[in-house]
Amino acid sequence: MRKLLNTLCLAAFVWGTAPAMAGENEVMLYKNPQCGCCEGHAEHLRQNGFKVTEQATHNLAQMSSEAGIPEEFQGCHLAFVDGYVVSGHVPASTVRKLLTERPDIKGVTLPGMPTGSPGMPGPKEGPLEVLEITKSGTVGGVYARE
Ligand SMILES: [Cu+2]
Repeated sequence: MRKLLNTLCLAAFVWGTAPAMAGENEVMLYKNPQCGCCEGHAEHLRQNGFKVTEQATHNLAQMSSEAGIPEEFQGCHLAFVDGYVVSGHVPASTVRKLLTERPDIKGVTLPGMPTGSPGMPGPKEGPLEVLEITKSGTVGGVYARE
């Protein structure tokens, strides 16, 4: 059976016609109407193969709270990707890691707007620490360092 699965995977890879798993590449991104760096981040995700839909809202903080992200850990925009919540300027590689590993968490957040993170101007001041959001809406530790 395992051999068969491997063969199927290989075939899909070679033909390139296998549909992506539902929603895997689709990002729904909510942002404040005036936020330019949020658009920069959306663009970063697009350049890395995601299909991003942007939606302006004045209720971002409330939406983020409802999505389970504690107030002091909220990023400057909020995205939903294939069942996970992604808050702030999280690098596309971390989003991929999330979708590949599929941990049993609610999602991840990069609080604030660190300079040099994807979509943000300026020099990067050390690694970005992307935090886990647990299913009960608490911060669970560092999910990725980029
Ligand atoms: Cu921002």
